[in-house]
Amino acid sequence: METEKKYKLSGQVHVKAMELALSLCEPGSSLLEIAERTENFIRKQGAIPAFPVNISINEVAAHYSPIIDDTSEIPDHSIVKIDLGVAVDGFITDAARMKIFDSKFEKLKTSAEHALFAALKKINDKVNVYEVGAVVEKTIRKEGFKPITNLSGHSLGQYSLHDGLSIPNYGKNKKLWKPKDVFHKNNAYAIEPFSTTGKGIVIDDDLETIFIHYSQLRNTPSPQAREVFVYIKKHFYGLPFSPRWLVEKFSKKQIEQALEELTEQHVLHGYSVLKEITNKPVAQAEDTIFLKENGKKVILTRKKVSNS
Ligand SMILES: [Co+2]
Repeated sequence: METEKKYKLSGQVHVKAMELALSLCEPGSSLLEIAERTENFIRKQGAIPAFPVNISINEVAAHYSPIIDDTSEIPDHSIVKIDLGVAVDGFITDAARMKIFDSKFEKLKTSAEHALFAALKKINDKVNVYEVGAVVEKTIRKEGFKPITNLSGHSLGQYSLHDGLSIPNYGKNKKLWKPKDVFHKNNAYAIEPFSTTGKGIVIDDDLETIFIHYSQLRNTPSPQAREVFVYIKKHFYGLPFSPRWLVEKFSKKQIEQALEELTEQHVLHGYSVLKEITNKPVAQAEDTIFLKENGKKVILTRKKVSNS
């Protein structure tokens, strides 16, 4: 199967998985249940989760995925971002949607959505990433909010979630553009504007809920950590994973000790939960777009696969 077909298949699974996740997301529902049911649904479709389902609430912008035995629930009056990824033979689609449980978030929500639509419209194989970033920034500011400047969209590759090109959520003087920062045909890109009522910067929280296999073993790990490492290497294809995905095979204690040891040795990398610096609410909208050989684009993660 050619690349484009695999991407489209990945997108179709994504659309259905997102529908399921959103239908499960209501105040009082368990984050763990939303994540696990959605991830299992993706697996049942013959695909794999490209990363653990992210459920980021209010001032949390990204990278919160339920932990082992997570007891947290969707709070009342919240804004919730569900960000999920699907991989078919390594071809990844990545998209996020929001649910708001208070009308006070309506304008914030739509500002991120409007910025996403404007960015998708702007993309072609001639524009610089900062031209797209400028459109994102302008749209969000015009609606009275701030873009989060230290989060960005990204190119996608086979089994590669961040494949080298970043698509910023702000513009930059043309003189500072680099000629290499452009979009390419036959490539997929995740575009993800974030907007906030806060300062527009995210910082690392202490908590890490998502990990990735980062480099080969250097020092000799303990036999228990090695066992976990071998499993990770074999099953997660170098994509981000959740410690939850190890509980079938290992005890919670062994998982926690292995993660600690292997992150210490920089064999694994843990992603920090990202919070808005002033603890203000954050909105996010994201789609994956494919630039075809003929220059046309396909939004892979929308129900009606639109060609333009
Ligand atoms: Co995403």
